[in-house]
Amino acid sequence: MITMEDIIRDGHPTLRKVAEEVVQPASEEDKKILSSLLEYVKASQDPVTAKEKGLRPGVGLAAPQINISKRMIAVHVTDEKDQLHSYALFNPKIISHSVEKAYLSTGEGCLSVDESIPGYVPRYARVTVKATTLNGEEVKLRLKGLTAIVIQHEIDHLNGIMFYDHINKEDPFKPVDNAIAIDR
Ligand code: K1U
Ligand code: NI
Repeated sequence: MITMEDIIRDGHPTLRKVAEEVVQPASEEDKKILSSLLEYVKASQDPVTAKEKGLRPGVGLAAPQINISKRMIAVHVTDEKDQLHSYALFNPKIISHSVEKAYLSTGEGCLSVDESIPGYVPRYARVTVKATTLNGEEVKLRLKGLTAIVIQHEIDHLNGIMFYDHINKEDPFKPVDNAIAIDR
């Protein structure tokens, strides 16, 4: 099982690389890696397991964060309407997005960043993502709100982008034009 010791931290060169596409159908090894990303996120949200294994809670994880530069992500998040969105995806790609932006009013965190970096992280309010599941199924996901924010954070990891790259350096809490604030 993935633990915090497997998660690389800010400054590691892999976090700044563009990750490689995963050839489909995925190998058993790649499926195992993707399953383990989702396993981490689920386990990290269980207070007993998280304490026992020293896991920092997360709502998503991308393969580059465990030093594997391949396009795989996991998301496990409960949205504003209490709906669970649980995904393990190969080669996720944003195929369309809203003009409207959204940001978390509390800012974002990252399992690869040990300190808190304050500021608004502007993202698209709604995204449509195409990807392949663990079963080899091609899916098209229409996401909004918190789930859309989390999946954009994870896809950024596949492109070597960190959340703080999006924060306005001069004025981290500068109001974002045409954006909705999301409280969680
Ligand atoms: O990719 C990562 O580093 C995980 C990161 C994802 C993320 C956080 C905030 C906004 C978008 C994406 C985290 O999960 S940090 C921890 C966190 O935000 C959280 C953990 C448990 C419950 C609720 C939130
Ligand atoms: Ni992150």
